[in-house]
Amino acid sequence: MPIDATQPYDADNIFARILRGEIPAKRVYEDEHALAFHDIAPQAPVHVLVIPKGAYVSWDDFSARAPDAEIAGFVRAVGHVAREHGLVEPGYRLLANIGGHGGQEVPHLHVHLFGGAPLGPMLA
Ligand code: DGP
Repeated sequence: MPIDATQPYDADNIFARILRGEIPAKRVYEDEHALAFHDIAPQAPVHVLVIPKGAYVSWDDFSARAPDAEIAGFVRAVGHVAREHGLVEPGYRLLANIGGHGGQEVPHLHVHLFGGAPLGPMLA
């Protein structure tokens, strides 16, 4: 069920629990500002989710409230994960679903990183 991107942050959402180590995830990268792990239902040969460590519901919440250092750290982490997976050439796709029309289901900001094969036209 898609979320309302303006809702208050739910500290018990599934990605908050992954961040706290309460439930397992196949982690591929972690630093001060970000955590990256494999999506549980991959839609491409490489399908990694990159999340900020801070408590942000959506891209909207993050871009409005996060300190510049957290934004920079998160953006750099996404690029780092793509490079570490050898995706820069031949290329990859980033996607962030925001709120109801965006189809966002987990209320903690995440960027999907897809790669490892030609991805075709934009996802519907
Ligand atoms: P979105 O529609 O952008 O909110 O996508 C949420 C993604 O999160 C979806 O591709 C499946 C993934 N996901 C949901 N629950 C879990 C989980 O417990 N572990 C992992 N690794 N991924 C999850």
